[in-house]
Amino acid sequence: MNHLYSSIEAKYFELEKTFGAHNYNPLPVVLKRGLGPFLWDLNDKKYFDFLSAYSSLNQGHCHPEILKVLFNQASKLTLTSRAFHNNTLGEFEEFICNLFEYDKVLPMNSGVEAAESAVKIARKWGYKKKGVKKNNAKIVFPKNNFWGRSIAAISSSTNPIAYKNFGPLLSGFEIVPYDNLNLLEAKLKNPECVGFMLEPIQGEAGIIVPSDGYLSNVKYLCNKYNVLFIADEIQTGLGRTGKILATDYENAKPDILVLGKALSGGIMPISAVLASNEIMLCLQPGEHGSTFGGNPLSAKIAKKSLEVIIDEKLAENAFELGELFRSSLNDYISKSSTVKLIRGKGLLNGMVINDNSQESLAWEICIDLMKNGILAKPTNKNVIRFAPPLVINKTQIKKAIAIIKSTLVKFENK
Ligand code: IF1
Repeated sequence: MNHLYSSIEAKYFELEKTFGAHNYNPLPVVLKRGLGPFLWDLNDKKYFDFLSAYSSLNQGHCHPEILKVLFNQASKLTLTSRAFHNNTLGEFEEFICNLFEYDKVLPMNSGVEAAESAVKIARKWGYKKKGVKKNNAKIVFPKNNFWGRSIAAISSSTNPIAYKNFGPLLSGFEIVPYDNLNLLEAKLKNPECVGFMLEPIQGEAGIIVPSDGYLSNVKYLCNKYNVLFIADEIQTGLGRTGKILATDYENAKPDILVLGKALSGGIMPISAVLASNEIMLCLQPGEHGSTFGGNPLSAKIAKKSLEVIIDEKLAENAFELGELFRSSLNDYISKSSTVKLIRGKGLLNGMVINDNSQESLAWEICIDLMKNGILAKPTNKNVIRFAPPLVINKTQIKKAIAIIKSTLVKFENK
């Protein structure tokens, strides 16, 4: 690396480069501690975390209540497998089903596992309940969807970087444009169509917010053609967008709800699929499972992570501070030549950089933000994602806004 880094940092860069797979391109910072909305690097330099591990840390780093539950449960029982019952899983299942008003929950670990589980469940429902002919079920996804890196997830991807050279891919997946109801309806009419899986705001695609009314119309059309509306709220859910679920903005309760990321409070991978009895009971013993899914430790942590979001009114805070964040930056952007616009809901925001300049401008801005004390990352080349932990307060976010503005000044007319 260069003179900016001490030899101890260089050591960590070098170790990861030498021994780790090269599947990421991280910002050159080595973190050692986190608390609430803040992170610290090896030199004790303090940063605002404006990524929140891709929205997994809505409750902030090292939330004291979640840590208490972690330490307490970890000293008693962590893993039993689902071959036996344990004394924490049922209470979590009851809590999450009541909270989101579903009959049943399927606990998994990573987001991609939960989303893939939803796909499996929708297919089985299609064969058992809708009467689709063997192996003919179709699931529809919008263009630029992102739900992980497994072979199933990349089989629905429209991004060549995600799927190229990883074939053969799965069949039975179909693509429609995002935020287009006419072309969606044409697909849903197909009697072999069993599900439409949707991110209520597209994350990886660059924080794409659909038109008002899109979600409720999707729900209406899915209902009309007896197709399951599957909402991937892994990133948008749990307060991030200013409501507990992004689908709460409209009359759009999903038939299958997929949660991940912040369900864990940032502690360990925890995900879940929620659905009615009619749908979930299509799964029979032996047909699906996971060694770690629903383990006693994750059950306790997930329940507490949800309680923190509700008790601390994190969705309300995200709503209020999100409005403040966008309106403050819009004042700046109206006079900016570098930034095109900012879009998002709650504290899930994307700042679009004018890309008629070099492709790496968003990256360069993120490097300067880092120097100035904010950690954020570009997504989709020219969009910078701003997604701080939802425990950030008004004073803190105002300070971060000031840093973002003063960082951008250097890039004007560049
Ligand atoms: C990476 C983005 C975020 C997701 C949605 C399922 C999953 C994800 C809507 C899978 C995962 C991640 C994974 C991470 C980057 C990231 C991401 F930049 F791609 F768009 F969060 F915003 N559904 N999203 O966003 O969840 O299996 O990873 O737990 O580097 O791949 P997972």
